Amino acid sequence: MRWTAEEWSVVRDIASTSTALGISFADIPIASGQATPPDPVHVLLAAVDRWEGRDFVINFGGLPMKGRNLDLYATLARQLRADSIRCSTAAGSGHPTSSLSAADLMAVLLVGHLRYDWAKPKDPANDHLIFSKGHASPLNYALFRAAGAITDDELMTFRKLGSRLEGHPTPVLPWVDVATGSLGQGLPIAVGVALAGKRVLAAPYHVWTLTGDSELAEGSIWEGLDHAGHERLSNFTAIFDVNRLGQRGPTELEWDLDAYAARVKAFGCDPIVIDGHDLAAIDDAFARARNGERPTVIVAKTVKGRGVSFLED
Ligand SMILES: Cc1ncc(C[n+]2csc(CCOP(=O)(O)OP(=O)(O)O)c2C)c(N)n1
Ligand SMILES: [Mg+2]
Repeated sequence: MRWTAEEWSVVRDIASTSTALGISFADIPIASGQATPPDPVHVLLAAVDRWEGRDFVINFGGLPMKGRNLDLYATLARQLRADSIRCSTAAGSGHPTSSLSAADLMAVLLVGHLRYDWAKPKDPANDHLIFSKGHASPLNYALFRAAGAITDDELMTFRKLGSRLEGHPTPVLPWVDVATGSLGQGLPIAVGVALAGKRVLAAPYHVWTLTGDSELAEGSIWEGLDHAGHERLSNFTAIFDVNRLGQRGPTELEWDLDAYAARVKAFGCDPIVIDGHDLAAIDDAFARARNGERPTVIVAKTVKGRGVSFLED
């Protein structure tokens, strides 16, 4: 039996997917001479399950690694993608494509910039990471697993009854400051945490918050940024994951990064525009953000579903 052109295109997709996740095409079942190509999602999962690199756990005892670690960033980003897909597929629900667009950003943050002692979540010196786009919880939990805070077994309980890993993150997890998932809430709360750090606690921490781009249609985001700008909260960084898409289609500004940058500036914050999949550019942007004199907003151009060819954009 011969494959049709359409079936071949599925195979090509699988091949590029496996490359993006760091799996050799030769290792996946499709290479063993099956008569008909199986459903790409199943092949992807089989490949991810065979991927040994996923046992990668980082434990820095609170401080990020010194210097640029592009290989490490890339390895971790692959793992975060694979784990986001694994746990949401096991649950049969969740937002894997929203997790994939921000995986590079979060890999670089975890390895190179986040000061956080995972064994001491109450340490007042810890940075704060608030997923304003709480629906990307698979990515948030994949980060916790990479940090050694939860096990792989627990990761796979995502969205199961009784699990701490609910559809959206909640403070039942000691590394989560605030329940998010209602779009537009996390960023303003992050501004409050930064304000407390600067004005009340005189704490050394930096606050990082990740937003979606359709989330930027919520007025509360801009009220929050206005206040951050007014208070000159140099300990605050928002990361806009500009993947062009919301839940049902394109956003108002799609990939008009300059328009986002102009808005950010108008609210008294410093924009840093980058390609959100360029690991070196992300690294530089986070370093600049931590040392900035004003609140910073990293406007990152990303691709929804990045890393899995048949899910991209
Ligand atoms: C206030 C509110 N309205 C609607 C939703 C439902 N919802 C969940 S994800 C989503 C789309 C988010 O798109 P975007 O912010 O661009 O994030 P992405 O998934 O693209 O990273 C919507 C509308 C929600 N969670 N909260
Ligand atoms: Mg989006």
